Amino acid sequence: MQMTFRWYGKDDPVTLEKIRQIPGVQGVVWALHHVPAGDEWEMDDILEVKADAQRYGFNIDVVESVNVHEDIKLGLPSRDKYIENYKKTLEKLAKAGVKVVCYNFMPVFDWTRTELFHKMEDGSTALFFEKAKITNLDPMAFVKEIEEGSKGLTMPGWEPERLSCLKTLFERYRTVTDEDLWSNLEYFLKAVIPTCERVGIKMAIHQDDPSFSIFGLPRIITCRDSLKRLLSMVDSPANALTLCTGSLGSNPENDVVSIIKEFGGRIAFAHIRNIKRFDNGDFIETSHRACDGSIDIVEVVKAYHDMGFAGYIRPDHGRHIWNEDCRPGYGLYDRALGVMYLLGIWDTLEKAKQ
Ligand code: DNO
Repeated sequence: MQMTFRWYGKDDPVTLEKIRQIPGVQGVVWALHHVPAGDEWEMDDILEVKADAQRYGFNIDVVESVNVHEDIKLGLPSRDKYIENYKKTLEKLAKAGVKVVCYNFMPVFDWTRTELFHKMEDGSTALFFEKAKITNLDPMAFVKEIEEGSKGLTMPGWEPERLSCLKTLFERYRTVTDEDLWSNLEYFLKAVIPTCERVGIKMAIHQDDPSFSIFGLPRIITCRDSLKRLLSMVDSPANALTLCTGSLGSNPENDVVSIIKEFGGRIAFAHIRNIKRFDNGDFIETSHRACDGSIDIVEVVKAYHDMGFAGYIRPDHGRHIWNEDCRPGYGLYDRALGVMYLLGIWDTLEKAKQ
């Protein structure tokens, strides 16, 4: 396995200089965050990130994410133009040495939480999801709240260009069923996977986060059966997974460890983090430690170790500790602790094997 760490680019307060001091990190997980979904990435921009990363000894093998334009998810006639752009971006990324491209197929929203800085007992704060708050919300009232600039709900995964057209998007998705979304995903994969096979890139889909439908929007990449369907839809090693323990783990019906064991060979990129689930469907993101949350992270790492996992791993969201002023979930300290915890487990297993 190769340990990696997400880096948001030159504006990230978690600089490459700092990341370099975390033991064991070999690559940065990156993206051109300024490029709107659907646009083709420029080679010069890609090479600039590569040069920056290499100066600190990091590879840029994993991109998270090349976002999929909503027209592709909606299956609109304009999708072909965006798919062509996507393919051109993949070709350029491969030229620069990229091996894995993480993406998701969630309509409208990426990862969704109801509170970004929920106070924990020890004084730290963490990302929190209150199920009732989302369930009881009328999406249109919600759109209005956003338009009026309400700060009550903050959704960190939102791209600014999506915010400006929320209402239209909700209207467009009103008639889109799960099956429509599946067939739009299939269309997209059948178009891009041959390019991936040719240039040597793995498309690694991220599970929907949380792994259940929100706001009545279709969400399809949520459980073992959906992963099975996805992988057999285009049965190629280039059609792969970003296996996210926290996203899958948000749904108590998912047995994350057995899912990892079942699909191990098709996992290109592992997001490892813990969450604590509550009986009412709420969850909070805890430290990575197994006993702090509902997911047995020791068993997760063991599953990867046992299968001789050669892909990429990154610690996922961290809490905000030691008064760090940081991007929600993406501070330095708790994620660095996460790296050390994961490597501690891995090294112990390695030693036991010898
Ligand atoms: C959140 C991330 C997601 C992820 C995308 C992948 O922290 O895990 O935003 O990057 O869903 O496309």
